[in-house]
Amino acid sequence: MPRIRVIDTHTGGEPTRVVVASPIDLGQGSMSERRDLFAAQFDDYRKAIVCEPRGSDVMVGALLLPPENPASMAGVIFFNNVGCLGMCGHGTIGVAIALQHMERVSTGIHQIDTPVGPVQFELLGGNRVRIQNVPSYRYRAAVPVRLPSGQTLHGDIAWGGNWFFICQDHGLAVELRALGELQRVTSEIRQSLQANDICGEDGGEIDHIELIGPPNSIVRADARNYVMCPGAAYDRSPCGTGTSAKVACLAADGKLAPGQIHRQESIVGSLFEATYTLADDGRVLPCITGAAYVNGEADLILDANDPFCMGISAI
Ligand code: PYC
Repeated sequence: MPRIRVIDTHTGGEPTRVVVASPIDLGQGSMSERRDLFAAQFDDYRKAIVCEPRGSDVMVGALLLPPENPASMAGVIFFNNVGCLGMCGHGTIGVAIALQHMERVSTGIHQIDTPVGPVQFELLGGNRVRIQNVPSYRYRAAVPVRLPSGQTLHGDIAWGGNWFFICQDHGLAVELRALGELQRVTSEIRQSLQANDICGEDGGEIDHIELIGPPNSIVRADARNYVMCPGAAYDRSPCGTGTSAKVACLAADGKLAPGQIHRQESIVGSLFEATYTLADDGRVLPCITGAAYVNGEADLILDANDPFCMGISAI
């Protein structure tokens, strides 16, 4: 029976299942070509790895591959319960800790290739990892969206490795006790963006919705977020690509200087620290620091007699 070797980690409560050995062969093309091949020909593997009964809607997969660039030590394709992600910040921190667990990396700066560009990570000790994400930027500010419920909200459209709609005037408590309302409003925002053809600069779908609120304690954090991911699950971590997009907006508003720390808290209370440097083209290069832990190592077994061998999925 085919087997898939995985290392499970979590970053601030958000799981990453790192695929370290599998029958998936995507050849030697660019990372975006390999991502497209994975989506076209291996979608049943995606479901087998991250969907129920082996995974859950919250699980993010990270398929380790040979690098595209000679300077990189690996390539990675991130995916979830509904498809592939461009980049994944909590996932990159999880991959770094899994690589350390496998003794494939030690201290120093390492580069990995993703479908949206190379990213770097540095092991800081004590399970902490700093990543430098792809160049990030705000595309449009204060875009109005009218929700099916009649309410009009505003948000910034920003790139942090995925497209985000970042909204602050939602009026909701960014607290676990308000999960139902947070889920409803973020789903309505997403529907409204789709219905009105509001996209990222490259026409890319805005598939991450981020609601910002005040932190529980200003001693610990600068802001708190709720991030709805493409498959409608919410990110338990502060979302690395979402924090990158938020940092790009703060920089564009003149509210965060290069090198200044922004502490982003998730809805479950986990924390990322973010800073940025400026790239030549005016975009920001976000650095995100967080901690991940290995919490499992397993062989997934693909038993052809199992009616749910390739996962349970509506799409
Ligand atoms: O940390 O970038 C992130 C992320 C994206 C989706 C879930 N987590």
